[in-house]
Amino acid sequence: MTGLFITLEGLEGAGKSTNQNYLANRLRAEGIEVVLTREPGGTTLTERMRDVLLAPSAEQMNSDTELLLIFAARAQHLAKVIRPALARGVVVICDRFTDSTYAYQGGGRGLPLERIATLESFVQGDLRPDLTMLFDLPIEVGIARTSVYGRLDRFELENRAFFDAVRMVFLELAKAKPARYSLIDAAQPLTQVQQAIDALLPVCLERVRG
Ligand code: Z5A
Repeated sequence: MTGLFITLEGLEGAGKSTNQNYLANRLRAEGIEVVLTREPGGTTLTERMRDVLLAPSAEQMNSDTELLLIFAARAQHLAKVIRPALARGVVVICDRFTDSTYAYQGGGRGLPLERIATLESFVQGDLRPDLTMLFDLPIEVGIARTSVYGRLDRFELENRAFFDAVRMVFLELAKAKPARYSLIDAAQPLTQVQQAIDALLPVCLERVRG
């Protein structure tokens, strides 16, 4: 048995967490077992690595350190959560995965995409998401939604040019891989976003049930 690996991508405030729960509930209503997880994070150890990655620090983190830490956490997350769940034949819905690395470390930080691809192959082997939902929205809409949270993390402190580059890479990935990606207009009201997710349910169900 092999499960189904679904990833949710997009800028902050795009609704990934909200719609991760929505999608999980829709699948569970069909009798399908679902595991919800996130990156960076997903295990006790990798949640600690997440804290290091997100906490603002007086000592600036080198971009390669950031990249390696993300892939180190991913290796642990794959070994402890994602691969075992897929091997049991369940659906894994992950809030962010390696496409975020291409977008943030590649686009935002300007690291060479080939370096990311090398680490992707090393850490993941052939494993890639089966389906990716990209929740796309203008940067200012996402920031307005999350501004109520208070303290900003290390990424949220970045400037407009950083997030423009992140969004551009996400859109390029969606264009380059149309078979895997579904582009969702996340600036719409939530009910409409969730109608777009509902429209993708038959594909998910077909893939799970074979
Ligand atoms: N990162 C990286 O650099 N490289 C990597 O490889 C990985 C990650 C994996 C993790 O942040 C950071 O790690 C991320 C990139 C970096 N930093 N940034 N920026 P995260 O995933 O924890 O943070 P986030 O994406 O910023 O999460 P978020 O702000 O919680 O966004 P979200 O999950 O997409 O949104 P939400 O929590 O579901 O919704 C936000 C609010 O909007 C909430 O009040 C909702 O009720 C509301 N909402 C949602 N949808 C709608 C609609 N359609 N209309 C109105 N209001 C809505």
